[in-house]
Amino acid sequence: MRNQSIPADCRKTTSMNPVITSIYTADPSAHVWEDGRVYIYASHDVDPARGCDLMDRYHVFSSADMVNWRDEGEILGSADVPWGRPEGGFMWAPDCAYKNGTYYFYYPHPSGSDWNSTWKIGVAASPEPSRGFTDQGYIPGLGGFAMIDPAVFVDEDNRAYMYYGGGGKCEAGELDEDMMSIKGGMREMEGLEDFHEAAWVFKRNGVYYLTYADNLENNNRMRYATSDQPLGPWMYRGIFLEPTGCSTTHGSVAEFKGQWYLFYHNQELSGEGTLRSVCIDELYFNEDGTIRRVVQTREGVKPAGEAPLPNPLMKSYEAGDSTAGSGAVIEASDEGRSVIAGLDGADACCRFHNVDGGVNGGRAEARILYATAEPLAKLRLMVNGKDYSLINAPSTGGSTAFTGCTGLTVQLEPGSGNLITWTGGKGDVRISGMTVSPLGD
Ligand code: FUB
Repeated sequence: MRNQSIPADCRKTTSMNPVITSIYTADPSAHVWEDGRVYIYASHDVDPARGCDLMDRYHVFSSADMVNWRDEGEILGSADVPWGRPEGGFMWAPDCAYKNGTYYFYYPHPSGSDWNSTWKIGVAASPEPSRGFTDQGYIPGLGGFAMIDPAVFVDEDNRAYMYYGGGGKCEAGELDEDMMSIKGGMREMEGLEDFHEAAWVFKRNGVYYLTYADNLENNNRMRYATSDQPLGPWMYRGIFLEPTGCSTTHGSVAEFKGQWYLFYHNQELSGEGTLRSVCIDELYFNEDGTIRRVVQTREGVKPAGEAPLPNPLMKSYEAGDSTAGSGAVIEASDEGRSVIAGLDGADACCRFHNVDGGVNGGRAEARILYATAEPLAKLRLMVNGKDYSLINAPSTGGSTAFTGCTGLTVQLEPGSGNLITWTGGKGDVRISGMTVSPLGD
């Protein structure tokens, strides 16, 4: 291990869209919590694509400036759900709510093999927004055929409301103080036009907004309605997001540092409808409170406030610190530093042994610095034998342009015996180094 000699910080000056490219993410639910950061609770499309049934785990992402996003790691997988479908998968669009010191994570998941008729709304709880979630069971009485996509809105008076639905029906009701049961039952929301799924509620200037995906075939748009009551009746207001090019559309709206944003997904990175990526664009209101059509951009959004400081706990590992195998080699780059090359073979890999997990171990961002001329190269990330799935390495414009930065938050063991392996086989990618930044757990 050497001192910092590679530009490992990976900071961006504009978010770009998609904003999260390391893994495929969809169905973003965004919240600004008391620590001043904005969090995205997303579902995770698992690569290679085989439909939405493989979606088996959730990652959370957070940011202090809306541009630089930190993967907070996996918070829940289908294997952690004792009441869930035996075959796993189907961890679809989630949301998170905060009430009385606890974060409640809500997600749709089937309880049986006959997945579309056995949906339930599961709950996991934690004192922290991005880790430590434990299963709390599911909300009694909710679920059934096509009833998915929970969204929870906590009003200024601290009363909380659950919205969900699919297949043309949107229901809502007030959550009880325990955030695990519905007070007085659910009712169907009146006044929505062409509701499909993906309900989301926010409030602005005393007006409640319910946004949702419509039924336009293979190209859902986002529509919305408003009300002066959290449970309606609603007045339909129109379309505010045109098709994104993806067969599903799912979004959330949040205000951060005085600017409103729309969080949504598209398939720009993969070209495949079941390998989606989260995007962010600015959202504006007219004088009368109606929402202007959101302009989908490639550049994304500008920083809100100061860029975050580099993680002082970050450690850098150079290519020469690894061992390369199965066709991969360590060679000198044009600039005279070592790079790992030949990572395009089926089992070609590089192994970083002795990675320091600190005294306590825990979560750490593992990122590689890379160059590739491929439009979308991929590497498989393994940590101490655990498979973290394929990690995307989008093109840097050339095999000597080491401007790429990609990775994921992983769990490390205490001490310096951790093994991080990057395996190739999906396009030529060259690595100049790796950084590991403990999140201080
Ligand atoms: O991601 C799986 C499902 O696709 C979500 O639950 C729906 O909203 C749609 O985006």
